[in-house]
Amino acid sequence: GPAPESSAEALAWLADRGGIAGHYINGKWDALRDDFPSNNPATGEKLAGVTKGTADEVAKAVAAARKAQPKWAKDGAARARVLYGIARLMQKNARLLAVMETLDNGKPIRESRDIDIPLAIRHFYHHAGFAQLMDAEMPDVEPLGVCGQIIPWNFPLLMLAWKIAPALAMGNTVVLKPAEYTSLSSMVFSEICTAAGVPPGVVNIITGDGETGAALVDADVDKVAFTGSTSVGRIIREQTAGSGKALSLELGGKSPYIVFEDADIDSAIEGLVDAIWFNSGQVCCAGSRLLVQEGIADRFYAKLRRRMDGLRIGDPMDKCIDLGAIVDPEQLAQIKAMVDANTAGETYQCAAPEGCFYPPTLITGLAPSDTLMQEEIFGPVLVACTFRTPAEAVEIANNTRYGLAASVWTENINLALDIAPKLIAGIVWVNATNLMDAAAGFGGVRESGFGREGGWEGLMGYTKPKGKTAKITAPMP
Ligand code: TXE
Repeated sequence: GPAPESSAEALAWLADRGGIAGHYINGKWDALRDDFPSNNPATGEKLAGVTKGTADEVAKAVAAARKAQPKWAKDGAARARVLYGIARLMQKNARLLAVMETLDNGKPIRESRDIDIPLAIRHFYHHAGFAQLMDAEMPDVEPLGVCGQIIPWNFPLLMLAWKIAPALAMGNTVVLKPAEYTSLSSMVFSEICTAAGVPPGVVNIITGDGETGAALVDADVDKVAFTGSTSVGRIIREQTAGSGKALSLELGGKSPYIVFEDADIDSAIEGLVDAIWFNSGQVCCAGSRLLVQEGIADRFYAKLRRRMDGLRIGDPMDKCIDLGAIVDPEQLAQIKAMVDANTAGETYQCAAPEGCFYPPTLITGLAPSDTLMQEEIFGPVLVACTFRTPAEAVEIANNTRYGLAASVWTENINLALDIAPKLIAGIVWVNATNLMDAAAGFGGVRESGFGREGGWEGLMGYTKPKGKTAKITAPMP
């Protein structure tokens, strides 16, 4: 059942700090103003006020990062010690972080406790190792300098970790802007940085909205790393064009989930629960487009509907809940509008509580070109069509402007190995979905963006080739 005592702990933590989330610049809280609220979407209650960062405040944070960078880049072992310290303190404060994330974002406590927070911690441990290897083992690369990082609201702390850990490991300093809906876990993270001995200026957090983000893109940074919507990604690409700033974009998706008739149906159904109802489908790599082979379609849909009936939706602080709240009424309205505008196919919808909740939804019988098969909904809505042959499955799967992930379900290994490389996507899972790890590169192609986070590629994305000169001292023969 619900655990009210743990939300009380997080609320007390916020109250102790004046109930305001604001900038962390040069190792200190800076400019704390109640410019806009951060609400608990499950209840509508205000959790804290948030400071909207101005261009001057962004410039101040970037200047602090610039000043701190040369010294931070000098000693990989010292960086490793600090990164391990961050990881250990995150672990120590895991409960507070998980509850804060769930209150602020609306995701089930089971997810923040078992997935978001542990993966974020793992990211720091993983990259701490590389920090100490850099000096001796990576003689050909050096840091980029100061990185401006902008993250979305669907995995606030995990996206923060994906951005900050590799950047710091490779000797960069950062200015990070969390999304306006979800600034609170980054506030806890700021305090962890101070306690872990992060030197002032190495990590700076600027809270705010899109205008604050645009100011960060324009600021004197050497790299912009962005995760968010494809439309904002396009603006940032234009804004940085010709600037010489490095850029990575991790954007939207409409990832296909392909089920062949010889698939293990029960596993494929459980995989779908993870693919589209994890975090209520507010996942960039969500398996949001189901492609089922014609011969099993009716049986598969029937089984899927029965499974949907068993999903529990409600209070995110309840440990037995499968789907929590949608992050914000604005996002909820967007999901509703998209589904309500659709007239094609057959819609099956479970019940949802009043408030900022959207029920698990399945829309079958769509054509590959239908709007809902093409547009990212970013909610718990699965859209489906059928296919006859493997070749047709590939054609439909690739009929998209996106290319983030894809998932293939079959018991035939030859079929899987034939199909997987034909799918145009940054990540292809076979008989699995949503698998990610700090050691594996994650990212997309086409309008899902470019650049990888995690793995060797992600690490190298925070470096540049080292310029080398040597003075010839031997006498000429
Ligand atoms: O994203 P935005 P929103 C998709 C999803 C969702 C839609 C809108 O379809 O419904 O985007 O979500 C900052 N310059 N995804 O509006 O606006 C903003 O403050 C610089 C997919 O929340 O892209 C926030 O920190 N920064 C996605 C971040 O960008 C700007 C995750 C993301 O916000 C800016 C989230 C600007 N001009 C949404 N405008 C994924 N791929 O995971 C906004 N921001």
